[in-house]
Amino acid sequence: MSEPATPSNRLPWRATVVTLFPELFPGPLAASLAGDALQQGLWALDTIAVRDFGLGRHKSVDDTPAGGGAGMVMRADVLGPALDAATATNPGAPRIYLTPRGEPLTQGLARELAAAPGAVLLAGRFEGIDQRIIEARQLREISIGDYVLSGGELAAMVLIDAVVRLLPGVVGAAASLTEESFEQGLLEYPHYTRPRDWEGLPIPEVLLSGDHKRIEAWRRAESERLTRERRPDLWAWKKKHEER
Ligand code: 9D3
Repeated sequence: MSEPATPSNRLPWRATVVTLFPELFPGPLAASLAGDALQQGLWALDTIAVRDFGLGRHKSVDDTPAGGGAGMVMRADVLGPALDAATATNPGAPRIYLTPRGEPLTQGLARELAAAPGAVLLAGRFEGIDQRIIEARQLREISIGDYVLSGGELAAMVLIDAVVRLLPGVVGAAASLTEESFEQGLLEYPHYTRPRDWEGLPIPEVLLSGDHKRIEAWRRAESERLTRERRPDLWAWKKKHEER
């Protein structure tokens, strides 16, 4: 038996995914932290199947690109009604198109989306979607990084996972406090647990010293070293913002 300590009166944060592959959802979002929160009603998920809005005997959703070129483009006259159905299910939610040319998803953007009532997420397939739908339905374009996926569904799941863990009651208070410290632009320090020796590899002596000041200083130094080595971009950003 588990009930929320403070039951919320508000509607849950709602993700409505517009996709040709609704069977991919909830997928990994049904497991672990996000899955438990979904079952607790802390957020809600629904899908709109683009195929249901397909045109003609073949339920066509795509066509050849105007001006020529490779691949196919998703039709505005299919996506328009599909997005309008999603908006009817999820009124007031920002409409997002997952695309490799979008604004990068960051922790800051995830926080912004967590503060909204939810999100309508359009996952594309093929080469892309008709530009007119982006303008007519005011789609915000978001990318999850500089690599090429086969479609927007996995990107939608990544975005949802990043947002859901920020919703009130999803992650414990203690975990969210340590997480905040890592939003200060440093990579995480190395972790160890028992056994003390594993395959001849010891745990760093300082972590067994019980000296909390020394432990904190060691972790800080390791975080800074890793950030400098692996993320010179983050390190430079951090130094610049410390100048002020
Ligand atoms: C040849 C131009 N390609 C763009 C790099 C076309 C193209 C490739 C792959 C268009 C769409 C896709 C499918 N990707 C996504 O839908 C996608 C995505 C991605 O591939 N990388 C990072 N973030 C995202 S969000 C959606």
